[in-house]
Amino acid sequence: MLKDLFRRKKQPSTGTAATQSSQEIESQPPSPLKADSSPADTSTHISASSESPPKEGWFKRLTKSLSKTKKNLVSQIQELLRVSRKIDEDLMEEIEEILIQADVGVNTTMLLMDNVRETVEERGLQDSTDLEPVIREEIQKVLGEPDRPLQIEGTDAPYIILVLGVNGVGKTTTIGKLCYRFQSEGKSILVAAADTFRAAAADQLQIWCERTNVDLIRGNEGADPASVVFDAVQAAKSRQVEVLIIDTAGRLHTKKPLMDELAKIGKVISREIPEAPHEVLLVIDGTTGQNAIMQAQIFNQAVAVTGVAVTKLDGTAKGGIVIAIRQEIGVPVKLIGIGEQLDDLRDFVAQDFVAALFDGETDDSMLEEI
Ligand SMILES: Nc1nc2c(ncn2[C@@H]2O[C@H](COP(=O)(O)OP(=O)(O)OP(=O)(O)O)[C@@H](O)[C@H]2O)c(=O)[nH]1
Ligand SMILES: [Mg+2]
Repeated sequence: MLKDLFRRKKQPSTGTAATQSSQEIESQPPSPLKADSSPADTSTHISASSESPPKEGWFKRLTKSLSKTKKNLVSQIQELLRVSRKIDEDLMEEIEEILIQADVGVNTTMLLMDNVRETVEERGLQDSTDLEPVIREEIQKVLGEPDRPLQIEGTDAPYIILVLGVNGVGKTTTIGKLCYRFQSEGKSILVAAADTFRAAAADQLQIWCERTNVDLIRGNEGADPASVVFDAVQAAKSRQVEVLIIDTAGRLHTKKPLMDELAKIGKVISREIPEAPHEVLLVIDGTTGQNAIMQAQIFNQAVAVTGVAVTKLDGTAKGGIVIAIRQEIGVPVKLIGIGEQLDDLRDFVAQDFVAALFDGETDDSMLEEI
């Protein structure tokens, strides 16, 4: 009966992705990752890296993606501090205003600025032109480093990643990018479509799985998502895959039954593998700013979130949210998405993020492109 819920994609004659050796996966030509131009694809707007023009370095791309946030946040602070003036409360309040309107959030801004005030006093700083490195240091401290970066080594297989987030934040796209990443690391992967609410959700996921040549477990439309997850965990165990990634419905976080459903999924997983899910990844749309904090708090009540992926940082001026997340939700940002290509997802490295904001060059042509 449960078997009826399995609707695996047709396997290539070379065998399943789940059972391929790492060499086979590594030696695959990039062609399966190519964006094909079938009409069904338009929903994901992906262009594979193999089709893209030669890539700029990651840091340059990060800088470019953060241009609007830099302009809205750091450039304004730099402008304010550039002309020499006395460091006083008026100046501190002006900085606070910039931080708050750039979506750093009130609580995080207050904490950050209290630390800045302390450092100013300790170092006996007097002039505004000395303040920028202090603000930079304090932002860096608030961001910290991930407690437990997304590393699957050292866990008994399968390593389970449960992906949550409201509609349209980029869950499915992030899963596609994760498949690409794990596959290029030679890992065996299985994906589960626990969004049974609408058939199109599983179809979109299937497109990504076909591109990355990864198996998908899906249920019929309207099936109990927890039962799809149960089947997927069983399949992951019996096939001995290293990573199982579970996509969930873009549920409205205000609807309690949907949150209950999510909690049930969490329970089903940990009943099968007590230490799982190893990662509960909340996907946040970087363009939504402070709203994302409220969403995160509600999701956290259903299943304890362990990491955040902030997507769409390219083209938003609200990237200040990244600074607030750890402080406001108590969970580190682990991944950032800066575009729609397969390799536009990276581990979040606080130092790079801060360097891109403070050191990165901004020119207006970059801003127009975004
Ligand atoms: N520019 C940009 N677009 C992104 C990024 N991540 C996702 N998107 C786009 O955001 C849109 C929604 O992405 P999905 O992955 O379908 O979002 P979802 O959370 O799965 O949506 P639902 O399943 O409807 O809840 C798509 O058009 C993606 O191409 C990113 O990092 N940058
Ligand atoms: Mg989706």
